[in-house]
Amino acid sequence: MAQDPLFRLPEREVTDPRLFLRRREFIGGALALGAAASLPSLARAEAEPTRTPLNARAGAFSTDEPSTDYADATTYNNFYELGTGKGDPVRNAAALRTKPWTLTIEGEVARRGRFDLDDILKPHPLEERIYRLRCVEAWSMVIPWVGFPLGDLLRRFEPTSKARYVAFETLLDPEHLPGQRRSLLDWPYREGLRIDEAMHPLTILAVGMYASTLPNQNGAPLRLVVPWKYGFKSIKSIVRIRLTEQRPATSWNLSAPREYGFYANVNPAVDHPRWSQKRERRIGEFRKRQTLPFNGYADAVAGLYAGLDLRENH
Ligand SMILES: Nc1nc2c(c(=O)[nH]1)N[C@H]1C(S)=C(S)[C@@H](COP(=O)(O)O)O[C@H]1N2
Ligand SMILES: [Mo]
Repeated sequence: MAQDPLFRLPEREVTDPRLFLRRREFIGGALALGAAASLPSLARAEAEPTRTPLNARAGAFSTDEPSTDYADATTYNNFYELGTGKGDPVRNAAALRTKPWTLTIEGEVARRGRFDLDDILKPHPLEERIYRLRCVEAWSMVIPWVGFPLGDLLRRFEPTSKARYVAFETLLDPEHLPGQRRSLLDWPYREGLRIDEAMHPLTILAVGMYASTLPNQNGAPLRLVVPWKYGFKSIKSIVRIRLTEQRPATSWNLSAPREYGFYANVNPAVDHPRWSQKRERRIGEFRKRQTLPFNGYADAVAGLYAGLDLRENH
């Protein structure tokens, strides 16, 4: 069987609610006892100092579903650079250094260069967008993101007529990032979008969540959020954006092409080769929910894929 580091014990993670229950009891118990040495609370304390309040106006497209608890959204993560366990990213969060941070914008744009992140962000007013995030592992969350449309940023750098795709890369820093000292993926983590997906008003770059800066484990200081695609498309801690004529390689597609395609649209009609995508467990709930086509954003985005076979282009 092909080795697939993202999904160790996927069936159990996906189907066994007791795993989740135990964790909730553990966190609850630890807080009740004030046990400072317990893993999640210690990790949270370490992550706290990096959290700065952000002002943002209410943006478009927000769901009115209740947001996931902050504690869950920041302690149950996928960020392989910081470890493969869901609790590893918060524990190893301090390994990611986010200041200073530079973003390289290159390829098919009139204005290329390497920029300080603060300068890149300055012209963009922040919005809060409450979006669903659904992982291919069949869990989901509702997150109040703080960010701005990716398209607004790309337009400032003037894409050329050859710009058909947008490629993204995460920081490569094996000296500090423990996951990058193992060949879990072909580092750096890479993702890509078609230019029309990147320019779509639902697609945002997030610099924060829950009205404050992003915790490191959630992809500080800058991450992509594409709410109608599986979570793995939402690449964290971005250092490079390249506009390209050719479709870029993406990390999960390179690692397991049969399981992860380029598009990765949330699609309950197409099962992952090893498990169903029909339902999902919303973190904080027990009864499973039906997964919606395009994660509930079909009205806004289904038109992007008219004429495309979504089974073949999964
Ligand atoms: N650089 C990087 N980005 C990443 C990942 C990763 O391992 N490395 N994991 C992805 C996956 S599989 C998911 S589900 C989401 C999880 O986001 P969250 O931890 O903020 O919920 O981040 C995505 N972005
Ligand atoms: Mo994921």
